[in-house]
Amino acid sequence: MTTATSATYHNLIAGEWVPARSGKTFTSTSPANRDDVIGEFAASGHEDVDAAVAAAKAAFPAWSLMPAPKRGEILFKVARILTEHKEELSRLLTREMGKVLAESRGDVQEAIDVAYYMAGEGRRLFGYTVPSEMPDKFAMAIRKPIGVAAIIAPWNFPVAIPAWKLFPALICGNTAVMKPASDTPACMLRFTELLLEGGIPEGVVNVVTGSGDAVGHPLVEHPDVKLVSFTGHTETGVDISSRAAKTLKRVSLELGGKNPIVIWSDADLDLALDGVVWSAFGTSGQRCTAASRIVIHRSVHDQFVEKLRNRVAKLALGDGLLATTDVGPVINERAVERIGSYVEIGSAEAELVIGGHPARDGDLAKGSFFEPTVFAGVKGDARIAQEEIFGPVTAVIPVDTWEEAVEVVNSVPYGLSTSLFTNDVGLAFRSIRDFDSGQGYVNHGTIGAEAHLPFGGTKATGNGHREIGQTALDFYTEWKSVYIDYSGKLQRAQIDMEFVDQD
Ligand code: UN1
Repeated sequence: MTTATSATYHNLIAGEWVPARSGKTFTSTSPANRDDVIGEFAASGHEDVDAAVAAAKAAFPAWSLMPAPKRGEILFKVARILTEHKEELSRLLTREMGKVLAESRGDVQEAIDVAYYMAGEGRRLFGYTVPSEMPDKFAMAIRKPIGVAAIIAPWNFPVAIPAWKLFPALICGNTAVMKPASDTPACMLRFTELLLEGGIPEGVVNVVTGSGDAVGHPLVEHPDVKLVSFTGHTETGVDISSRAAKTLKRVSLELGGKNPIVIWSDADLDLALDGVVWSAFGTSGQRCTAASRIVIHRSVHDQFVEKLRNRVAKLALGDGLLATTDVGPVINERAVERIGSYVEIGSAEAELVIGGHPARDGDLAKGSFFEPTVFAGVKGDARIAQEEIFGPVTAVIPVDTWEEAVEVVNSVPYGLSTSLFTNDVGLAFRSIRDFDSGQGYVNHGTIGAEAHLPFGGTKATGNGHREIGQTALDFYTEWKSVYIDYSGKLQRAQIDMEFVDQD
């Protein structure tokens, strides 16, 4: 048994809370205050993974045969229970991951939204019927569940992202083994405990905590796992993809971003400023969709940078549970170091406008904080304009022409989210056509995807799949084309051409 307040958490395997077979544990602490210990968690290994996959496999026949509308009813109940526990789960999320409470509520709300949306899919899961080319023959394409899905989740959306992988998997009739990021195991375990309250049967959802090497690798390589959904670093995604290839698994990868907000000369600069501050420094810049590049028409560059400097100077760093905090910590000390090394690189490439240091004064001393940081006059090919930093750092890049803006936008290895601020409807449509990305925004920042639209990106952001929305069903189901011939005779497709004029 695990609860949000107990200090020892276990794996969930076949409906039981069990420690790692080895008895080993690891600790999760709050990034806002490392003395705040969230709990001890199972440092699992191969045997725990085997047990969890066996449980998910054993639960698959009954779950996949349950009528999808009934699975949907369970997800409706799950959505209600998550709603009732939204505040409690959001507070745990802020404590363990660091984002400010308002954003944690958004994270949990996104899980609720996906639960309702996918519950409704239980009465759709549309396939299609088409006319057959033969008389007295019926043709249709239907969706079938696949089997055990491995869900490997990141720490930056520790409730929303597991939910948006899990709920489509479940509504389609699959079962799952989930592995949380080692920085946020409590969030996933508490979330899962609420799923059980909703009536998800034993073994349908299992959770194994532990490291990527000890849990992730055996999970991805397990012959009984048929699907892998992963969100995280690009290099890890490539590694997962090659490990999973040996058993021909279907793999959905959601990887890095280097997302630009383009601000044109005619834009409402104050609106753009709101969009930039929210997209660059929300979640301390730790979103795949964070705006880490601001591509701006040179005529408004200096004016905008001044506005940005003034606004950023007012952002209050602190514990995300405090109402006075605008920007919470980053995930851990390794992140502080990585961000610091990028600031060093950036300082040699461009002008540091504000920020640039770890923040360790007063109450911040026990946490992992980094000042919101802005670079200006950055060149499109600078390292800070090309590489994902995953922290509160943004690079303002001046351009002279629309063609140059498009070139800079598309010059990075990633293609997750792009945005344009303009009042020119023609440019707005050009941006949607020409910016190479999976999400495109106009007069809004790069973050804020909604649960019922496809989510994902182009190039090194992924491998072509999309999460959430109706599109997610395509990843979690196998198509089966079905032909029912009621003519009572052999009708050979492409050969018996009775209805085709052959002259
Ligand atoms: C992520 O950026 O890691 O669009 C996920 C958003 C959120 C999800 C982001 N709904 O910002």
